[in-house]
Amino acid sequence: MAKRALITGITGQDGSYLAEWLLKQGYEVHGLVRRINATGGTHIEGLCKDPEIFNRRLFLHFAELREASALRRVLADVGADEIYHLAAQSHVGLSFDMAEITCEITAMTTLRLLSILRDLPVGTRFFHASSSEAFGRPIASPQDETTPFNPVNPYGCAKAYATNMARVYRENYHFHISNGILYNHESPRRGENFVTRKISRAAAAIKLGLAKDLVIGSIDAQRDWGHAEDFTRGMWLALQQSEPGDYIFATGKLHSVRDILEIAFNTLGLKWQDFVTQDEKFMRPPELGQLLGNPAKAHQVLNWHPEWTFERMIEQMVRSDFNTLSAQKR
Ligand code: G4F
Repeated sequence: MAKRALITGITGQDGSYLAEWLLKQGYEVHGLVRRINATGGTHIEGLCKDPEIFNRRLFLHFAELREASALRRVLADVGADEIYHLAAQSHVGLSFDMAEITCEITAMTTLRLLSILRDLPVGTRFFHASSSEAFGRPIASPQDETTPFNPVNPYGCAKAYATNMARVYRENYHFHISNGILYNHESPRRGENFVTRKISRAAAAIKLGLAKDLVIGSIDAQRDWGHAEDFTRGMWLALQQSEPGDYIFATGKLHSVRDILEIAFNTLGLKWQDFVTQDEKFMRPPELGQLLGNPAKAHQVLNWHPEWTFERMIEQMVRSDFNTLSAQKR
């Protein structure tokens, strides 16, 4: 019988790649969606339009993440072998303006799901998508699974809470719960307010004459950027192990916003210096310490190795935005 997986956040970047990956592995996939969220225009629209897949191998369930009774009902009905909890309010900048909602969705929903796990059949496996933002101003660099958390924004606090709660439930109830501590991961499906996509889209728009310039925050900011397709494969690998655990998913390489600008504008034969300016409103508080991951454990235990390079990923994003905007222009 096909394995059954349930994904929270299935319409997002990671959820959609994960759904595609699991379907390829022969799973029956279930996704939680909010009633107000129609699937049109989301990253699973294609899957939902495919009569061979939708309601045959992919099923959607409506549940509000803040409503424990609805979550409990769906989880009990689905009877998943594996639960992938990806849903979150994931924008760091916005988390300052939406601190309560961020904690409610990102921290408390994780706790709600973990509590429900106590009443599900023994053996249900659970993956929690944690974040490098839990390390905040890291006390060591690179960070590994043993580095203490030191969050510096509401989103990072919420992720630190959820990650620790997942550990508490794993240790106390001996559940198969794994945290993936995910560094930045991007793709053409990334939201437009994250810096990689903001740049890829702007470069394409400028090339097509649809925009004149790009205003961003710090061009010296650095991150460890990987590809979402690689990371979702890692999530699945984490749940295929006989023992649960925590894993850093990262490339182990730092790049700057300037590097993204260079590659993105070069891809289209442009010089970024001719179009890009900086504005305080996109600046974050000074980032002390480097968010750089050490993925050695994922390499060794999971045999997980990223297939995408940073350069190829940024080029892919630019070409995708260029194609989409060209089609819209015609
Ligand atoms: O693309 P970002 O907004 O991503 P950020 O804040 O690192 O968070 C992402 O990755 C985390 C780690 O995995 C996740 F937990 C989180 O959910 C999210 O997916 O910003 C990246 C860097 C920052 O240093 C930011 O200050 O780019 C810098 N930046 C410079 N100019 C900008 C801009 N970021 C944005 N969003 N917009 C700018 O104009």
